[in-house]
Amino acid sequence: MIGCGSSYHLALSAAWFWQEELGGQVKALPSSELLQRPEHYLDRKGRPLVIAISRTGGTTETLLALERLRASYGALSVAVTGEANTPIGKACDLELAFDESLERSIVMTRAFTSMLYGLCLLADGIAGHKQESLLREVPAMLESDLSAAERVVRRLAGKLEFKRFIYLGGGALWPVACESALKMTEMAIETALNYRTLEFRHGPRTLLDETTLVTLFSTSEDTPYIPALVNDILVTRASLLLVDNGAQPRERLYVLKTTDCRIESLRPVLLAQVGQQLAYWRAAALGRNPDNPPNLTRTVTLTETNVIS
Ligand code: F1P
Repeated sequence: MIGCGSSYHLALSAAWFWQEELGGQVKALPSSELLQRPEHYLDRKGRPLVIAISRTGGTTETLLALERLRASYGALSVAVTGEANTPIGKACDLELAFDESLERSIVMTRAFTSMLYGLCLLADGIAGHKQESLLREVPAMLESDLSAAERVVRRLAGKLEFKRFIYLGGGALWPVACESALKMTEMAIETALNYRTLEFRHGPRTLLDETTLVTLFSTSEDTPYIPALVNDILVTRASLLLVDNGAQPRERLYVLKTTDCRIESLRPVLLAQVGQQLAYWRAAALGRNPDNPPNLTRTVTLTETNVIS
């Protein structure tokens, strides 16, 4: 699975779900890696199936990577886009256009969740509908999680003493940490960083002080370490938003509980909105337009030239 920016994070989440549901190896990479150095990632024995993810269907690196993989590796290809008849859609063998969640905005929000949910449904269809009843519950779960998150996140986003936002996650929730930091960067133009949960203790923890809000998307494997992690963070005077853990809130510790969807690899569908809302409400608190990021266009294009202007 390939994509750029949010679409790359979406690919990371979807690949995790696909590998869990279908077995085998499902890898996600930024499109640029497969455009520039495919031989490092692919061997010539098998014929790859490339799932090219792009909301606008026009991102140059994704289109060029796709063309290269088709020409050099005989790749089969499926486009996952947010609208029909795009250049990437036309370049693929099959196009899945999620045009019911069409977004005109520069920054991707609901299309992320919609395309990710679609890819989970597709994997489950291929796997014989093992999770069908659970997957049907997702829209209702998401509706209640959206309101639960707004109640916690909106208040936190308004705390102007925060100057830096750090997002932690591991395993299936690593892409959620990455995407949350990207949203905060694009929508609120704030300094936002993402680390894998335990890696964060190997250096980045030094950044923490009372101006930092850490958001920890905790996985089931994190549970035994949560008390130690919470202490590590609070002792620095930083604040912590703990997502999906039963901890008791206390000074500078905020807890958000979302619906238990039982399969960890499905949780990004429910959790992407947390980072989106934190960024949205932060932009609102700062009086910034969350859909007007400087130096960013809706579709990022790249041209080859030898001349620097
Ligand atoms: C990918 C992307 C977005 C980003 C911005 C620029 O676009 O990098 O993640 O928010 O809109 O483009 P796409 O390939 O999904 O259209």
